[in-house]
Formats: sequence, C-alpha cells, structure tokens
Amino acid sequence: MPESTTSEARDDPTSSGRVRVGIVMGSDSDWPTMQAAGQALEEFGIAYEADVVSAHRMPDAMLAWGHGAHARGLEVVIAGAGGAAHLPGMLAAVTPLPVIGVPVPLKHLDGLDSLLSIVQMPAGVPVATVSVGGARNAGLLAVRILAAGDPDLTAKVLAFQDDLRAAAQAKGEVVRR
Ligand code: RP5
Repeated sequence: MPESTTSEARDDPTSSGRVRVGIVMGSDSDWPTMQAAGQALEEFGIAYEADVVSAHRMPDAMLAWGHGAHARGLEVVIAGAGGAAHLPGMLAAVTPLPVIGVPVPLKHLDGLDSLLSIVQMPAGVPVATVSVGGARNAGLLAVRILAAGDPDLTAKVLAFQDDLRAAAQAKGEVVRR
C-alpha cells in the first residue's frame, strides 16, 4: 500500500480537498484490489482517505474508526476484506454512513468466501456489496451516492455514462465493419 494513501487524504489537485470517502481494508495485501476504488474517486475529483483497520487483528481500532467516521465528516465508507470478511458488516453496525463492501479474492475459494461473508447481512444492517474484486464499481457507486445531493457531480456522472455508451458503440462498429 503506497505510503501516501495511508491514514491521510490523497493530494489530488482536482478534488475539493474535503475528504468525503473512507476506504478501509483488512490488510495492506488488499490494496492491489482496493486501489481501483481510489482511482475511480480521483476521476471525479473526490478526496478520500485509505486505511488498514482489520476487524480481527485490531478490533478496537476498527470499532473506533467506525464510530468516528461520520463525526469526522466522511459521507461514504468503502470497506474491502478477504476470506472471513467481517469488516464491512462490522463497520455498518456502528456507523450511520452508507457502507459499500468489496469482496477481495484470496488464493482459496476464488473470493466466494469473501462474497458470502459480506453479502449475507441481517435485516437492519445494510452493506451494498459489489462483485468479487469490484473495487472500481465501489468507487463509482460512492460517486453516485454523493451525486444525489450535488448537481455538479451528477453532471459528471452523466458525462461518464455518455462516454461509456460511446465507447461501447464504437466497439460495436468495429465488429460490424
Ligand atoms: C483479511 O485477511 C484481509 O482483508 C485480507 O484479505 C486477508 C489476508 O490478510 P493478510 O494475511 O495478507 O494480511 O482479513
């Protein structure tokens, strides 16, 4: 995990500077998967912080992070973990913020264990689970959540969707040629 992304906001010149999203993961070994969430946020100029807060190896620190997230001004949490992936659910239990869970695939079970650990939450404690390894979509979902109250950000999301559509259509034209 790059030093610059640990425990501090990324220095992104396109962002407003206010850290709005917290990306947390169970281990620094999750960062190669989770960094795609940060990249998506950067594309929309959203400042974020990234931390390791293991649910099992540092439970007190994990709960303190979750309890403090809203008060510190965060608006969305993206939490990734692999195996017995309890981090997203435990954070959702202690914060009022929306939590997006990213199942990180490990070498055994292809991430199915991570997926089931994150997605099967009890009623009343929601975690919005993306696909196994789907950290980019987690970042994009965080952007959409923030865009709900932000017309400028909504315009960026619409432009992004236009670009996606144009790219898909261009590929279709290559196939039909
Ligand atoms: C989980 O254990 C972490 O989220 C990570 O995916 C997995 C393995 O962690 P390391 O042993 O690589 O630190 O809690």
